[in-house]
Amino acid sequence: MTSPLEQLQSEGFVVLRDAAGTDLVRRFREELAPYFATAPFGRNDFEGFRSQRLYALLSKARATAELVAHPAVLELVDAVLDAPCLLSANIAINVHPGETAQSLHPDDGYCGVPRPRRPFGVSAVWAIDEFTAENGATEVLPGSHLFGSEPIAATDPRIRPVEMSPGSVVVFLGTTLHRGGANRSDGVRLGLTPQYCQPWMRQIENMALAVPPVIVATLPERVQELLGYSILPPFIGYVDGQHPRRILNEFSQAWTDRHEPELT
Ligand SMILES: O=C(O)CCC(=O)C(=O)O
Repeated sequence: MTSPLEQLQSEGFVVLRDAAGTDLVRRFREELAPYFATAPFGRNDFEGFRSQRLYALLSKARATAELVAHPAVLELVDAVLDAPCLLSANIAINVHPGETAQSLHPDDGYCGVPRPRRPFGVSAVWAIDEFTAENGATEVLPGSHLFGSEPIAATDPRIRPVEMSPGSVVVFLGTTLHRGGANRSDGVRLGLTPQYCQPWMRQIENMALAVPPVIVATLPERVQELLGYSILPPFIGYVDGQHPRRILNEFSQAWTDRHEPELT
């Protein structure tokens, strides 16, 4: 039988079914609901004029950390990327009825290095709602991680929807062509896409500002590392010549000392 890693490497993507339990999926949805209640639609065709996108999620919903650092997903990410890899982007996407399909794209295309090449990222899309061909399930082009930069028609018959139940996740290489599908249903489609990158690359979202140190200090160590509180040997990522975790601990202690009197 083919392992998930073998499938990821040969097809460019793999689906891990029911990787998250219903409780985690429910908590994630409930924590983000107040933000979605007022979130605007996207500002361009890529964000989607009929889609809502939420960023800086680790500052908004605690449950995000559990999905971002899900062991089965990280096992695949760690097998592909150098250590310690980074969380490049992390977006909740609520695709509304009437949304059109995104343009087909690879998530690590911004590196500017010509294809074919090894992936500089690994992405996941978690189904929070049921993902169907009608409601805008993520669509992938199997095998496209090996393609050069030849143009691909939006109607290419090899493109296929990844239908998944809530709590399932599709993991794909940064080089794999994919897109959010068109929503032809009458309901919304909520997904979460954490995107991981090589530790020597710039993250898409500026995580140092997206997640304030007082929140980072409360997150699991692996999530802190993913945000950039780590060292790529020999010394990439230092702060004032020290490991960023040391600075983080000092910062959070200073914050507690300053605010404890107000909180007690
Ligand atoms: O929403 C999806 O299914 C995929 C979104 C995506 O690929 C992206 O925004 O980069």
